[in-house]
Amino acid sequence: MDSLIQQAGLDDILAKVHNQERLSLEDGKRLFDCPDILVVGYLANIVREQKNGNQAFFIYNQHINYSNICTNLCKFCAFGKEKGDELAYEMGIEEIKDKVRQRLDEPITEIHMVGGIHPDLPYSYYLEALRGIKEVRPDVHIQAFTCVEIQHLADLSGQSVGDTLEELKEAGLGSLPGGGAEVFSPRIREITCPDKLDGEGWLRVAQTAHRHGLKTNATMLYGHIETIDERLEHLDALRRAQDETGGFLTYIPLAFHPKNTAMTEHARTTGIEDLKNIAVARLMLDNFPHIKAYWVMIGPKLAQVALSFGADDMDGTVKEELITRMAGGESEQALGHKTLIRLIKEAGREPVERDTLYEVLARF
Ligand code: V47
Repeated sequence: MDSLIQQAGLDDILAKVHNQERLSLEDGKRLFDCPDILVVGYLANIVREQKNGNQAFFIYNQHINYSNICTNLCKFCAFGKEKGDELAYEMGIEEIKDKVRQRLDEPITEIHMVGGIHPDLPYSYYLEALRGIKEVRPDVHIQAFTCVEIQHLADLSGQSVGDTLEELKEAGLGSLPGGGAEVFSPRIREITCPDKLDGEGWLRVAQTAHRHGLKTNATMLYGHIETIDERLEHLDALRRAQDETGGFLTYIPLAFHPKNTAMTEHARTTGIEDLKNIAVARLMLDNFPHIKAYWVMIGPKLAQVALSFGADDMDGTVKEELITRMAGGESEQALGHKTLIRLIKEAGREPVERDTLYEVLARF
């Protein structure tokens, strides 16, 4: 491999990786430009093993998308619908509680709950949703509301983001998922999601959450109109934010699914592109403990391969995730515990069931 790395002209990056030195944006560009995915993957795998050894994490989780009604209507999204649209829906608090009740016999440790930016659900709805889930399943960790939703809730409540987070925490919020980050570039946001909280706003909410003791995740939606430079600027902004507040747990690159969106002219991402986004992220985000290969978006088979290209986490059992499905995602709706363990074992990794905060629950 060393000679392949030399041939690719990346031996200085290999040295930096061994010495755990920070890579520059220029290094990142060379990695994205490198045509040999095995070289990039090999480098990413060194960092992956420095940070997480042979472990590959998964979680027993349940997704609840409480409503798809959204005022942002981002061009890349097939999930969000205008109020009154025939596909629009919103769950009542009892319906959310029923969803949780229906799966009480499964050893779920996390509920992942996100939705659109709803025009008229009151602030109390969100507090009641959290309290309702906790009533039915008191021990579950609720990872809910993207930074975009949190800003919306703060606006609704008339309080600061910090005070709103404190109130949500009190009602049962455990951490924030990584959605809504898209690509921070103002150029891309102007074209694809002009009405959404901007990149600076997203980072500000995430860092406020960290300062209030809440861990958060981060994502980037790639594979549409973004340039390599814009991807790297996004990663750099996350890396700088993490240097300051340190509360990011996991980075999840999200592969764009064009079906049913206002951007159907784009082709689906390829396997190489998916692996490269995982690998380069692992190399650039030296201060992020984990990189997730979200099987719902890239398929379980490629997520399995990604465990050798920088990823150390496969997400979890999921079930009923609508954001990818509405945009043409073809992965199965849920993966069983046994399937996840088999995928990880066959990748030569040690399956580790974790909770949301990466406490180890079981090794297989
Ligand atoms: O914010 C929307 C993205 C996100 C599409 O934190 C799309 O562990 C692809 O953030 N094609 C929601 N992506 C999902 C998300 C997530 C998923 C799993 C785990 C975690 C975590 C976070 O999905 C949205 C948006 O960025 N998205 N439309 C689409 N057509």
